[in-house]
Amino acid sequence: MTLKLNRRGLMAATIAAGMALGAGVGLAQDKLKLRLSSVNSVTDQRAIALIEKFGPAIADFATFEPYWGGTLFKQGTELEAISRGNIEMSISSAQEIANFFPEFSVFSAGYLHRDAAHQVAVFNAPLMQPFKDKIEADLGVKLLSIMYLGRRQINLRTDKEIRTPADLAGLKLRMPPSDAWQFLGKALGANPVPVPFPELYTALQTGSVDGQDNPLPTVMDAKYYEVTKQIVLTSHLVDLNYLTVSKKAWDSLSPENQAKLQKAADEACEFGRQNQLKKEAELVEGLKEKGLKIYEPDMEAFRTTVQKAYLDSDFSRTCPAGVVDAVNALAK
Ligand code: KDO
Repeated sequence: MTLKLNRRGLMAATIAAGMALGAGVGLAQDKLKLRLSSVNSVTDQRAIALIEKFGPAIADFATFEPYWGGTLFKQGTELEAISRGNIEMSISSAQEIANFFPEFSVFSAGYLHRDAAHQVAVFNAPLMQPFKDKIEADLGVKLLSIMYLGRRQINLRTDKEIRTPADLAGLKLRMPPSDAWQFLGKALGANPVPVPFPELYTALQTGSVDGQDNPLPTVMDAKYYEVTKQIVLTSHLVDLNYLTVSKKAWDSLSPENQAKLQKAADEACEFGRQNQLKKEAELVEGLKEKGLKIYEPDMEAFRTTVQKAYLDSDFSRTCPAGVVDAVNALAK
């Protein structure tokens, strides 16, 4: 049977084809673009997790467009860029959020989070909701999920023995630019020096700083072992990042796609968490093989000094009553 298309039939078929094409193009145009800016490298476990897991999981309704290495926005300016609508996502620190909301600095306090599981429990606990709501309302940023960065250790160019915070006196310790980071460097006993992450390798290489602090996977990924001599296992901060998305972008999605975005974020962050934990466990040996000396300090001396510094600080006075106790109660 041959299909005879009369004039009317041809018109109807053309319109139908055009609508389908238009809808197709429209869908392509309507796909939400999620530009993410972060200073970490493309080989960092958080980047790998987002590229391999998050992007593909949302591809039917959104285009994930990451910019690594701080190539789009400088470290610490990403949240403002989201609030201005210049990007839609970031991998932000509690310290950067504390720049806008001082009360958030409690989540950047040394020796507060015990481990990765504790970070997840705190992030999902009711105590977090007022903080999340305020950041969404005032900054237009939604804390989507939590990423495990790792236990921050002291990493020095010198081979001076470091047992207690007193041994760090006078050392120029690079810390990330935000105030809460600088405070942590001082609480550790050192002279904190603000250097953006992308400039850190050169700062170590030239000796403009005496050392830095980061988890072991970062020391390996950024090749700091090439320009430093020792690691002091202070574990002064079990560090985390928040994967964030602009509230405007979130609100533009259907409830179904919001649920898909949330699931994709949580699954990617869990994937990255497990890989980062695995790397962290094998890197004491791995970095010794790269020539670094790795020492255990007097942990109690560091813990009591850092916690006392926080409790005596203006930061702690901004912390809503009961939050520290509620966080501690969630530690297993
Ligand atoms: C850093 O600048 O030392 C830091 O570790 C701070 C973190 O909050 C985070 O910004 C991290 O850098 C980057 O993601 C690079 O790993």
